Amino acid sequence: MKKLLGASKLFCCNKEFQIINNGGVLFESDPSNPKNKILCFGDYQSLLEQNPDAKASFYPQHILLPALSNPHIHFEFSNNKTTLVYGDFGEWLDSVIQRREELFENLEQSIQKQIQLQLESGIASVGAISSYGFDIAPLASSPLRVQLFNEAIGSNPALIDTLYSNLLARLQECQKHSSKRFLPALSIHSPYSTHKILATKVANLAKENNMLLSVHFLESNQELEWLTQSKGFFKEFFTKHFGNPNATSTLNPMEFLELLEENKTLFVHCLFASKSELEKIASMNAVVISSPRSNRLLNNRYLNLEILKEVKLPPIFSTDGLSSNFSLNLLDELRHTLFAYPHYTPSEFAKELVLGVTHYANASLGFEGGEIARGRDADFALFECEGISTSTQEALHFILHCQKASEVYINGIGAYNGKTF
Ligand code: MCF
Ligand code: FE
Repeated sequence: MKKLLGASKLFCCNKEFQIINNGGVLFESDPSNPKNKILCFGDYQSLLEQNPDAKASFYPQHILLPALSNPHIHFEFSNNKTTLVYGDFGEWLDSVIQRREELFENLEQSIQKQIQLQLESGIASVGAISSYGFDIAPLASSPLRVQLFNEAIGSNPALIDTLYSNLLARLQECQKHSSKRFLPALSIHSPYSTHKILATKVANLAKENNMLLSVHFLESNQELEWLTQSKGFFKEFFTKHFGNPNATSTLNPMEFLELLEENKTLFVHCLFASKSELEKIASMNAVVISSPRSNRLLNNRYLNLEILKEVKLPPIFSTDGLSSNFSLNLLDELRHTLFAYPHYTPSEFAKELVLGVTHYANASLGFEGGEIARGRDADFALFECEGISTSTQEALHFILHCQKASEVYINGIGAYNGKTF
């Protein structure tokens, strides 16, 4: 079956940020086809006349755009509200070590709530960091497209074999659910928390299986100091929590990047990365993901987007988890980000923000949506926005006013309808 959707404003989310007034998209909508695609797009009325057999709906005073992608999120921390300490990365990490067990009670329902919130905010695909495997089943049975990043972590060389076996067990569990929509992937938590030998094994495993890799990288000043000088907060951290006063860093920042040279990697945070490290990331065809509210809450700063621009890396945005945020609504994240960079012109910056959760975020997850173009995945979100038909600052008005999607389509099929909630 073919469907035609139209709205007052169609955001194509190509690099030029083309917008079509009274635009429409014609797409396949066959429930038995795992790859329903966009067939064509353009003026709604013309498409309607050319395709009288398509099931058509037009949404006045709405924005139609490719569904959003949230490429870095920790569903397993969905129970945190007031348990973890914000304001200083070291204090936050101490609180995670001391209190994380408390966060896993009745987790399933909190994960389901956050999955619903993703759909409600117009998201079709997520990059979920899975530290324990608690999120595998709920995500596999959700309508979302998922890259499930099974996380490896551990700096004690004596435990590497055990930790690696545990990772393989979670990966196997994940592979049982593997489909076009649910893709098992890997994560090295970070270079400060993961021993070089374990990190190397995981990087090789990802390469062999052609899987994406996600890593937290240079998130804090404490991490930078540890990786470059093996001193500071982490010296005490490894003594205090792991009884190891002789720990040293096993990788400096550049060595960590070199280890991942042949991987397809999402580098998350990079708050303390230098220009040469970002240049290296760009040269590896890798991407940088920023979670601005998480960065504000744990490290009191935002990523310098100017340096990112200089090395030609497009900004990509995500919410991170409720471990370091107060809401996993990606539109809320964009609203806050708009205000976090007051030196950028609002209407122009808004376009970059939208591309950072559609075009570039989707590509970072290796899915084929994120843009309205022939042959792309039929993943769309529709948002009501009163007065949008006469707006000349559409991206800005979208970010300022749109809270909840009225419809979300994933793989050409309705996955969320605002009226039912
Ligand atoms: O992204 C934030 C902050 N940076 C690092 N890790 C996490 C974040 N939210 C949750 N985490 C998890 C991480 O995946 O917390 C643990 C890891 O399992 C921290 S290290 C014990
Ligand atoms: Fe994170």
